[in-house]
Amino acid sequence: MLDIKKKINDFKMSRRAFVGWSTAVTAAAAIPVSRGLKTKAEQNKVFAAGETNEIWKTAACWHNCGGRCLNKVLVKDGVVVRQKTDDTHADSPDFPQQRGCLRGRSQRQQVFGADRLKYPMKRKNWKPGGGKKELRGKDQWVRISWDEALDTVSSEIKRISNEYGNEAIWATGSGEMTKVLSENGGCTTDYGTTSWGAWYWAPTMMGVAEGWNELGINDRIDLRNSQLIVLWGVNPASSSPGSPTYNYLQAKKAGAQFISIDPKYTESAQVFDADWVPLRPGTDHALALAIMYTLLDEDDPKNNPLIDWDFLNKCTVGFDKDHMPKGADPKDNFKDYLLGTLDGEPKSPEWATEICGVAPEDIRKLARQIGSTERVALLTGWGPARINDGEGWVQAFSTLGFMTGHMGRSGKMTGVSCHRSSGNGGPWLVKPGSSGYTSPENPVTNKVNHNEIFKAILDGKYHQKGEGVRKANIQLIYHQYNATLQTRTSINDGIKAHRKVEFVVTNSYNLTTNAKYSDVVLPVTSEWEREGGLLTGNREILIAHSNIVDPLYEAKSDVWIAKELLKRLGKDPKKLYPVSEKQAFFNELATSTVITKDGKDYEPLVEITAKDIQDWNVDGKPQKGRIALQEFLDRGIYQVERKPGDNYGHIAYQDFVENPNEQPLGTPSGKFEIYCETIHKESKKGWTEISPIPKYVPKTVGYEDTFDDWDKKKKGKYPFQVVTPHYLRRSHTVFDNVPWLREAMPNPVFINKTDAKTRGIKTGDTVMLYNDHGKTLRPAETTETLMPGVIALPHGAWPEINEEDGIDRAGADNMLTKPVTTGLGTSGWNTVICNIEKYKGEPLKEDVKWEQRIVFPEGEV
Ligand SMILES: Nc1nc2c(c(=O)[nH]1)N[C@H]1C(S)=C(S)[C@@H](COP(=O)(O)OP(=O)(O)OC[C@H]3O[C@@H](n4cnc5c(=O)[nH]c(N)nc54)[C@H](O)[C@@H]3O)O[C@H]1N2
Ligand SMILES: Nc1nc2c(c(=O)[nH]1)N[C@H]1C(S)=C(S)[C@@H](COP(=O)(O)OP(=O)(O)OC[C@H]3O[C@@H](n4cnc5c(=O)[nH]c(N)nc54)[C@H](O)[C@@H]3O)O[C@H]1N2
Ligand code: SF4
Ligand SMILES: [Mo]
Repeated sequence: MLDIKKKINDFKMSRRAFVGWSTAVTAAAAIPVSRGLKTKAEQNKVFAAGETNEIWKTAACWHNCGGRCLNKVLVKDGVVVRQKTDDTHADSPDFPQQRGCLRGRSQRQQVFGADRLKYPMKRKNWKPGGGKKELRGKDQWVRISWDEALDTVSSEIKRISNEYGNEAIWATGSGEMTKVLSENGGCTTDYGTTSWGAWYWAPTMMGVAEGWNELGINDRIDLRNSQLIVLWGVNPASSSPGSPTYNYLQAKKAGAQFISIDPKYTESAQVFDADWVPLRPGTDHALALAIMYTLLDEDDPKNNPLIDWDFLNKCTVGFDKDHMPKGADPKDNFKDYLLGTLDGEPKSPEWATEICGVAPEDIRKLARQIGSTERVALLTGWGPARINDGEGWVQAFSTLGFMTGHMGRSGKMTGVSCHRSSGNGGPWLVKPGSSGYTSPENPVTNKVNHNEIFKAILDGKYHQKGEGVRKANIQLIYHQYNATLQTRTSINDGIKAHRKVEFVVTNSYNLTTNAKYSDVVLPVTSEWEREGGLLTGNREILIAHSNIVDPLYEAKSDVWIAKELLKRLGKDPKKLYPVSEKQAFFNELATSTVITKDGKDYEPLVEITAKDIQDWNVDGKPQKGRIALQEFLDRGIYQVERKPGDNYGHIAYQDFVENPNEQPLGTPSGKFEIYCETIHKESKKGWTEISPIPKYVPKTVGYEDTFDDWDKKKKGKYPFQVVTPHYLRRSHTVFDNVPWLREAMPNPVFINKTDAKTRGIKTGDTVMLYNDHGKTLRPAETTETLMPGVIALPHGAWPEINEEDGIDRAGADNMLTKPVTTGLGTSGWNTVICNIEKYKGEPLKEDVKWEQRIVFPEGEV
């Protein structure tokens, strides 16, 4: 047998070799001019002196990266030779360019990477039923034809559903394969609050916007009216690249002060010159309670008003015994909890400091700043809520907004400010249309929580939300548009689960971790090789990207794979995919809409002529619109121009706050519910009980667990808390294989200098992080910009686990996560504890010098 490890180890890819390779690859896949889209785009060529064969095209940057920008590529003789970003109009604060980050600008190394999967492959020892399942992740690959691949996958789907029932098939994440399997009798699916943490279910129950709902904060132009901007676990400079940081800077220019409450001194705190309040992860809830206690303690409505009593009285229920919702015991009001009337424990700064690590005087200062400033933006990200038992934090943070009345008016807002909408709330000003594809109902009701999916396979049971324990006998895993094996809880459990089932298949463009532990991998095209499409970003933009090159090697789109599988499963592909991929793109364009000038309605975005329809060779009707089809494709973006006082502003909750009785909220009381019976009731159908008011509970695997004893005298065997901030080198797992990015960002683990010193750790030392769930190595970076007792392990590295010692070399965060579910079913990525020590084995090489995951199937060189 060919020694694949040796072959990969012997293969050193230099920058020069890479460029040669990728150029050759694209040249081989030179652009045909037969498709309407491409010939059209070429009419818009920009010729440099002496050049006649270059063309700029809009290329997709389609990742879940926290931003959305315009990326263009220069295609010369069918080869992508350069990239650039938005230069479609002059840059200005009101009308900012949508400029790309370092990842997007490296995308050609991703698309044309030497590590692209080139053809369908199967694991050498795989046989129907599994075949040496323990070899998954280390077996030899064998190249197969598309026919063999599709026949194998469809016959395994049939065999396993016949033998064990459709619930034995698990389609991970969501995508085309879930549709295929749903059409074929159904499949088990998974769900969770992956990004949001506790900002998923709890907020709407108490009357505030769900964390991905852009209506929860005011728009970016109104942000300029805020005098104080509190970034509570918000780091746009790193996790919302593109224009958000620029928007916040306009607020700074207009005079806003910034405060950052975060275990680490973030890039944003640096850019905005924020006051940094470091705290322990998962303890924000205690800090918020102590701030609210101080407000109550120091408020003097005449001389020192800190609380907006009018807001509390008119817009909320549950604050004190006189404002309780119907049916609630007056004793259970929030104010008495804060004061410690019943439990004898006032939630004072002195009480909180023990938990969160913020000094009592700093807590009081925060309360005074937030309470006494007229216009405050209380903004939080999902990071502080991606914790076990996180719902109480959502309740507490929102209650702080209610108490101070920083809601519903200009310059005042309290809510989630995250991802591509950071600092810019409000309804979409331009909306993508629909393709004409349909999604069938999934007849199988088994839905497994993200924290339990691998345990469900290993233990044969899981908790079906709202019902209780259900049996599970998962035998087929279909990975599609996700990186589940490394982005969900416990990679070690995940690998065991992958080695237990009978069949694993992945659609992928690289040998991702999902693919590596599979039996069959199907190479998919990247967006650059597809027909084109639309991408949404912040509320002001819609991006239209075009085809850049033909599919590389034998790669096919997920839609093509779906149709082929449907045929083999005896289903009519036309039912789910009634139109071609090109027609689907055209339909999306034709049904896209843009806000009318008065800001009250929407109208068609794209103007389409009879000639366009003829050129595209699609079905459609001519229509009027804001921008001509070809112009939209050539520019690649439609951006609504904004200016202060225009009709597109947004003040979150304005209608309700102005007329709470006439415009009630959707809660049982019609108001914001500080006492929220719904959360309490729903939690009984979930995992752990949640109090109707935001009572502090130690978080599962939180700060309190770093001690051996409950009076917190002696540190336990895992004395550190780990946070997993999203890292600029990658978008979760995506881009982590890109050599330029590896070179630019080394991916260390961050540890406070004092902690490092006590353990004899210096910057650059290889250290091992470990707990009961796994072990992982990284070079250490010691810093004073991190709360002592906290370790920051950047999220999303591709695990490289040594089979002999079980230690991951890459710093994959989910080597350390505990498969536990709390509350309503929340994802708790930032509640992890571990120990750290200097690694005694061979030190790590820099990531950029690692071998890429390039596959050499048996018989291929
Ligand atoms: N410990 C820890 N874990 C976390 C987090 C954390 O902070 N800490 N964060 C969580 C969060 S917020 C999120 S959103 C999740 C992200 O979890 P995932 O969604 O699983 O992560 P991605 O890396 O974005 O995975 C996308 C995958 O889809 C592939 N892909 C891209 N385009 C296509 C396509 O057209 N077809 C197919 N078939 N594949 C495609 C990419 O190559 C990549 O492998 O991770 C979560 N996990
Ligand atoms: N570069 C990059 N950007 C991304 C992504 C990526 O993978 N890479 N992923 C995107 C996706 S899908 C998502 S969901 C968003 C997530 O967006 P966020 O949740 O905002 O991103 P994070 O960087 O994980 O966390 C933001 C900040 O919260 C802090 N933090 C962590 N735990 C706590 C805590 O307990 N308390 C407090 N106060 N602060 C805490 C972190 O130190 C960090 O500075 O990011 C998006 N943006
Ligand atoms: S922020 Fe996202 S869309 Fe923008 S360039 Fe970076 S990776 Fe691409
Ligand atoms: Mo996310």
